[in-house]
Amino acid sequence: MKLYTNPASPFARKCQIIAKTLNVAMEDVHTMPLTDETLRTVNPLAQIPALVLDDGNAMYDSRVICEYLDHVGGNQFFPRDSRRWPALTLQSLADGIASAAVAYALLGRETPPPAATRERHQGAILRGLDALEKTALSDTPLIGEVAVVCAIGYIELRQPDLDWKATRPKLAAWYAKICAVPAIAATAKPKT
Ligand SMILES: N[C@@H](CCC(=O)N[C@@H](CS)C(=O)NCC(=O)O)C(=O)O
Repeated sequence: MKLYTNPASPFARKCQIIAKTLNVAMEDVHTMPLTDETLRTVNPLAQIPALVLDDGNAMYDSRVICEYLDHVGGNQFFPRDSRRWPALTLQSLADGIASAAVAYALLGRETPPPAATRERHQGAILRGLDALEKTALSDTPLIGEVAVVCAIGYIELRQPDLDWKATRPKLAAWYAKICAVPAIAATAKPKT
């Protein structure tokens, strides 16, 4: 299997954490989604992550790929019992924060940056982090916690000056601890 990916992508990192944890063999194909013509033949939306199976069939987006990898690897991250809906809702919250953070970063490269739209995305990020502060997060990650780690990791990468920790001490303490989980540490992008 091949995963079209980029080291900065919070969505691709979700897939990598699950594959690494469950020892699912997957080759990374590093790409720049905005310019890669091949990616467009794999995923018409031209987004990463996209997974190409050994039979040539493709799968996207991160939610589908993560659940597929979990299925192949023996089912650990997507519970079938009553924990399922809170886990999927937490994934939606975290993915929404990551989407807003990606949009915020991309809009910052425009000249002039569209201030009102960026502010709307930043509002979603901050409110999302506030909601996470009030959420019980487990030290044994399910898909929701995996997505939260990836969203916060991306914010740390792209907005290193955002002091989100001071007013969210529970979330900050949880994040510091969860970053030591081997598959999470192994997929962290070093700050450059
Ligand atoms: N909902 C998608 C979001 C994927 C996404 O936004 N990927 C970004 C990179 S982090 C991308 O490929 N952007 C290029 C584009 O949208 O043209 C998922 O969960 O996989």
